[in-house]
Amino acid sequence: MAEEAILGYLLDNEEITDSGQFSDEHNLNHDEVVNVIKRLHAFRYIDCQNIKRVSSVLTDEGKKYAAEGSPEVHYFLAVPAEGSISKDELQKKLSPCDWKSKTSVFRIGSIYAVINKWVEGGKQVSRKVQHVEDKVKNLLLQIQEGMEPDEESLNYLKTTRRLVEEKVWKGYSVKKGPNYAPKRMSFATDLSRENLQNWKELEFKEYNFNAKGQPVDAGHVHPLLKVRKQFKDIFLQMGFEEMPTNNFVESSFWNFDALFQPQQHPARDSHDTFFLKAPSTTRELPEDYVERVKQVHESGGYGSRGYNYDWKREEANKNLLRTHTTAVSSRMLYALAKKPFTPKKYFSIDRVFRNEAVDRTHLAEFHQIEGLVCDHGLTLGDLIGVLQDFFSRLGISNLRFKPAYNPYTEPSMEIFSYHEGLGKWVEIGNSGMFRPEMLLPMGLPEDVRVIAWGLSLERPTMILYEIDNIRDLFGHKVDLGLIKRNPICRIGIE
Ligand code: FB9
Repeated sequence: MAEEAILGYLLDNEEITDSGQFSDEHNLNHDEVVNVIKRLHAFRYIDCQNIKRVSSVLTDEGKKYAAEGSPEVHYFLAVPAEGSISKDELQKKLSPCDWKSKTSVFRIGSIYAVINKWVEGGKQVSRKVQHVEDKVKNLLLQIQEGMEPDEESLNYLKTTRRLVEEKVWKGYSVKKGPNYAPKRMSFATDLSRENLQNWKELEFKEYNFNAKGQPVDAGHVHPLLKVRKQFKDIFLQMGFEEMPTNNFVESSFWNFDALFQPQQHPARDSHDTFFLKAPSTTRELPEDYVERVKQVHESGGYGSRGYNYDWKREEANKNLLRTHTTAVSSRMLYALAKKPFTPKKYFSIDRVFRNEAVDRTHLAEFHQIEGLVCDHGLTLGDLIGVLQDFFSRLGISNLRFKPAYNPYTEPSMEIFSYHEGLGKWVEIGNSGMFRPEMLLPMGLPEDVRVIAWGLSLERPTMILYEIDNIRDLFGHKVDLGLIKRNPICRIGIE
């Protein structure tokens, strides 16, 4: 309909100057004409220019005053020609019910009748002039009839009285295009069975190789999992084996006691650790090994004087949500001790839980990354060497080490690296050599040493993906957009 009208019109006319006028003249709906113009332009049958017209239209309040007169005139007329009338009476007369509303005749009227110096303000109101003209109403009616009043009046009605607003009308001027034809040939857009019959006569649409294909909606990998994969690959490249971490629930024994962490250690109370109500206690522990752990806690041995306190089995039996994946390391090292010794390199990356105050970088759970090397005669130098190798594969070099303390490692070191982007030294992990009080009760050979280190998965992910608040990365508040639009993880990739 509109297409024929436009192409037909251009057969004898140079240009359609105004698509709006053209629509009216051809009783066409302008929106439909605009769609056809866009389509014909896409096929270059026509060339078109945007044209825009700004006109003033009355707001609903403006329409009310154009119809009923301006509130200030109603206010003036409500004031007796002689004498005065109280504000309250005026209010009852003009806006008995809506006098509170911002647009009540009484409220607006009183403001502008005073501004126009038509009446005295104050408690008692009296006229200051005999006659007034409702300029506002007349201006509004003019605009309604399509006439534009003078700039100043228009501005007053737009900005001061907000009775008039601008309406922008968009249209097109149209000319013949390079592919103009009075009738648009339908381009065949695919080689369907029908088209095969008469393909020789058919015009096939150009292939638009720049056309954006249908966005293929697919699953998206969470940034944490992308960084986890990078860390996993680095561990595997370094010959490490992954430890089984598929048990969030652990006994206090493997999470603390086996690591020579004393039962009165602050981390072992419910302020820091989530203990389980059910099942509240572990079912089974290796009795002979438990006895040796009890010994080393109470009275030492293996060259240690121990902690000298009454070690309680029931405390060790308590089930909790593991506070670190080092609980898995203790199980794996004990299992290793049960067999003829072979050197091992283990790693784990999985969730740990700490009953800590939640803030920008801490939630009650995070993913811990842990690595350990278990072999004869390992030294602190070996630990530093492995750390330099590990972090260099993450693109992190010139490490600095700060002495630290962990109940289960001695010596212990916090690991720092200088982060150009942040322009400061960042703590990127913790490390140490597992204490003999942990390893020897397991039954590991005398000269076997275990070097280990740990860090979080969330911190590097937040830094890599410039996420300021951990709640935007992990948890129910995560905006799925982030998951859909996050770039590949470039950690360790030059
Ligand atoms: O991840 C941490 N920091 C970090 C790591 C990488 C990183 O990469 C950037 C791209 C460059 C940036 C930052 N930290 C450990 C250091 C701090 O964030 C620290 O404030 C918070 N720590 C967590 C524990 O919070 C209570 C991070 C978490 C952590 C700490 C220690 C261990 C594991 C995780 C450990 C251990 C350990 C020690 C000895 C033997 C075995 C395990």
